[in-house]
Amino acid sequence: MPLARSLSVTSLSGLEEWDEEFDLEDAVLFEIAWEVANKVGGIYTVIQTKARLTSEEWGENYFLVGPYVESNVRTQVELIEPTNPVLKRTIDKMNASGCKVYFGRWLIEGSPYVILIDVAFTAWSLDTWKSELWDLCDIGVPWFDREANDAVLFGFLTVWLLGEYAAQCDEPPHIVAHFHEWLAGLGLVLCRQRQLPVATVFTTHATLLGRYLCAGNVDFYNKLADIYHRYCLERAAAHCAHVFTTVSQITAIEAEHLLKRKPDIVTPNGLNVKKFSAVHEFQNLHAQSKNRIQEFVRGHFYGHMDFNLDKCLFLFIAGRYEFSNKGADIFLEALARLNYLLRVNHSDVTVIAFFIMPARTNNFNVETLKGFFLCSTEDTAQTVKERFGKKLYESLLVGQLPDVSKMLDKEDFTIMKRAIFATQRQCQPPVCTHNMLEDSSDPILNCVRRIGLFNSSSDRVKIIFHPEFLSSTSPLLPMDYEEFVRGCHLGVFPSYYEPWGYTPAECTVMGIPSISTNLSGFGCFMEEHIADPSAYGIYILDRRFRGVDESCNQLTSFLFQFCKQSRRQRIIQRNRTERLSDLLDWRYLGRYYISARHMALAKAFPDTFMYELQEPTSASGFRYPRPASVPPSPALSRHSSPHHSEAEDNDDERYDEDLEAEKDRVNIRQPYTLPFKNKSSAV
Ligand code: G6P
Ligand code: 1S3
Repeated sequence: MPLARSLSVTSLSGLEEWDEEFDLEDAVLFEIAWEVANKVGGIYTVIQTKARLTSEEWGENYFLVGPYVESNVRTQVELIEPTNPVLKRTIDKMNASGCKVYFGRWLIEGSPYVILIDVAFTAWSLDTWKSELWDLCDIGVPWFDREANDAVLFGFLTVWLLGEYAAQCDEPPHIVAHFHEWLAGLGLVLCRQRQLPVATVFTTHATLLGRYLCAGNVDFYNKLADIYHRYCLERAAAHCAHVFTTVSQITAIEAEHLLKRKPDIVTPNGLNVKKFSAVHEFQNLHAQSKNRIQEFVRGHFYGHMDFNLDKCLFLFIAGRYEFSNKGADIFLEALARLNYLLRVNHSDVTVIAFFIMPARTNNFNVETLKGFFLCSTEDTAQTVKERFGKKLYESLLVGQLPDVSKMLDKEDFTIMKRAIFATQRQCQPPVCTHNMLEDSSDPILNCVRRIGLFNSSSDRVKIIFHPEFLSSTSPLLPMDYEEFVRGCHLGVFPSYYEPWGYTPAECTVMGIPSISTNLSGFGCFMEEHIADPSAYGIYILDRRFRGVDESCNQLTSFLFQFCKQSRRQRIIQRNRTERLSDLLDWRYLGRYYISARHMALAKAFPDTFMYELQEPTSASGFRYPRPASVPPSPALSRHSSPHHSEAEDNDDERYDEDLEAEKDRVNIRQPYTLPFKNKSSAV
């Protein structure tokens, strides 16, 4: 009988955490999700960013399994022959039996192997498999639910793949199969029902019921027919898994009540953090990207540039267009209140709030395009400057000082007058950059109409709704999302339903402060790991224990306080925000996925692997201290965000506090103990 091998995460310095006795060579990991090489939403980001780390850990024994979508394959995947002989036999056998299974490398960091299954090619089996599902589990999937039909096909095909792989192995294999979300969950249920030698993990990134119940004005009753069977698939996967995980504490509570299983472990979402050799490089990038946004704003507000761009703060919300789930509703309401506060306090700050949420449109509108073309005022100034320079040069060439009264001639004045007339505008700068297809029922536009924020010159808060995701090839705002975020001052994500929320995490690793909520996974995680989050530019709105109006007031107060910061304070705060990025790096957060897989192996193969859960201790959770410069008692300071007088405001970001803090940059990889103990000595 083989010696029991202990599975634990002991060394936390990197990812060589497998205990020495644990040999990965004969274990294989399949990670299965509908969003493998197929971008639909946030799960794609999880899998794509985590791939490098998981590939480093599992090497040639790591396979991602997803659906075959031709357009995605053309741009993201290089199809190759499988190098692993067992897998090759498996795929050949399936293809010989009427399936279409492809193998390749996903062209992302880590270049992981992908197995892509064409579910439509096997659609002829749908009815047989549905009735098998009914006989096995009493789950009936109606014919009209296309997504659920895909889930059935994908589930039966993945279990076919895993079963065939196990059958093709000479020795009993140790397979770990990690399934994400209900769309992939049926494969897990069938693995257990067929008693395959597979250690299973199921991760839910949101619960179906949670999402529907929180969505507010979604047509709940007419959606009921779509919900129940999907919920059954989700719940079955959660209960059948050896290990059940979810992405945050808040979704863990939801899962416990709605799926009736408490997650065994929370697996928070990480990112691949880019490190720059120069510590303050991200500050320079902020300034560069901000210039590009300013250029756009100049064009958009042409004829109404009656505010100082240098005193302009750029706020933004971005994501899927779920008006109330993502908190766009209370953001707009808070902006109206902020507008009032800035006006009555005679603030010289102007806030421009961007809404980047895709909706159905008919492309850019004429007013916006005019602004884009008329930013040629700068070109006019440039032309006149060049003509001026030429005349100056010619006069110096003949050894004379120029006659100033002749330096600008009639033609110069004509060019300039034409430019001035061109920028005259009778209407206000538009709120929306595009022609909306559902203009009269669009929730953002209707809310703007109600609160009256129409970009008039008396408004201190202006709104720009860009109902399309950003792209560097857009003629209007040619920036990709990352560049845009870097150029903004604050990301605002007051979500009501947000199992994790990548948007504020992305802001953090770029050193941009953000507002999230205690109903989002990210907000809860930061609250747990940071002693004074707002000092680090992580503002967490209370949407759990306060009413909507109170939350809205709190959001207004965060925004107003932010507007009162000087440039220097913002720079210091950005430095602090960026210092948190290690906490969100997969190099740190990947350990929870490792634990989940270890736990599953120990449950599925108890004779071979063991894993012992230790009681959590106070040392088990890491916590960032308050920044050194923040006074320990509130009596000593009103602000936990950096506080300096305006007189000290200047452009240099290399301040003593930051240099000091850099020295103390917390090494989160050292003093951390996972609540799992290495039991190898007991074996
Ligand atoms: C970065 C740059 C500074 C610039 C500052 C603007 O820190 O390195 O040169 O002055 O950004 O900050 P602000 O918050 O006003 O955009
Ligand atoms: C889900 O995607 P969503 O935007 O529908 O999964 C994401 C990845 O775990 C998560 O960040 C997000 O909160 C969930 O909602």
